[in-house]
Amino acid sequence: MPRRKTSSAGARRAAGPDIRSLVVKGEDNFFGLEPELATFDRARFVVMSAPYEGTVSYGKGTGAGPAAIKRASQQVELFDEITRAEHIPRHGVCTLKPFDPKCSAEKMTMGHVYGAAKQIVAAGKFPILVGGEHSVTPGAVKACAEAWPELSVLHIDAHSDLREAYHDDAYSHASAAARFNEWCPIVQIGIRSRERMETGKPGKPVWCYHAYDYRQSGPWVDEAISHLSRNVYLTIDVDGFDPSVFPGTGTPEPGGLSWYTGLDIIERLCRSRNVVGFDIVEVAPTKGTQVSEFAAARLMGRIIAFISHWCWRAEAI
Ligand SMILES: [Mn+2]
Repeated sequence: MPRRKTSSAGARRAAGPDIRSLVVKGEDNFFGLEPELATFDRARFVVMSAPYEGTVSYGKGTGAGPAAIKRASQQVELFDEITRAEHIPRHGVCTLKPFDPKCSAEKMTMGHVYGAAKQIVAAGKFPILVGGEHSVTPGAVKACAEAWPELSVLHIDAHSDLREAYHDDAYSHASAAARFNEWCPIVQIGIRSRERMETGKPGKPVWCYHAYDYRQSGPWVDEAISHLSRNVYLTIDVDGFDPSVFPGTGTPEPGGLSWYTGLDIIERLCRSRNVVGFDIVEVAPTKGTQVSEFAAARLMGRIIAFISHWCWRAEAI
């Protein structure tokens, strides 16, 4: 397995409070685990909640996403029938208190998220980030890029998010991919809304697989994954999936990935690459239905299972 670069000095320099002061005690945690399975020392996965929606341009409500996903996750069965194991209690999942959303997008991602992710990675644990809008992602990618050599990003989204700035904000949700493209090459899947074709920053190419051209699972998935380096950060804007899967999202676009095409892509990623962090963003809970937050909680559980089963297979646990 590839090893992390040692980074304890970087972790000490990172902004923000000691991560142990942010840990949720008791059972109101992701997946409703018994508290002893959710301590920072015991857990291999650590979930950050960034209920931020300061730069949204259309539908509101993603600020309520993390709490709704956490609540839904407490109803998710912990046995994963694809990998045939209960990875969540086996490895443990630690829940952090939500970051305070009353700040700029830059402060949220490069302050709160980066500071916590840096400490999670330095402790040898796996960072999971739940949004909020997509502007929360860059800080988590940066923390991983500083710890893992040759990191690339698999970006599932309806929108390319590659504007240099939007409404004069370089940390807008519409600029999320432009920010992490500063550190990483990107493979984009599901895209069906963009300003123009972008090829990426120098030495950091962007490969885009539009939803229209790739409507079903097939050889294109392996081709897309072949562009990714050994270590990968996975960022999922739920609008990359079809609105029939995630109807509750800020800027829905028709014609996205089906549930099983999306899962197949993520399974193939985990079978062939070392996934070192992931996020699920842009869930906007809708009054009267729990479809979107439950789908997000289920997706989080599946990805935890895939990472545990395939990415960590070679490791002694
Ligand atoms: Mn999007």
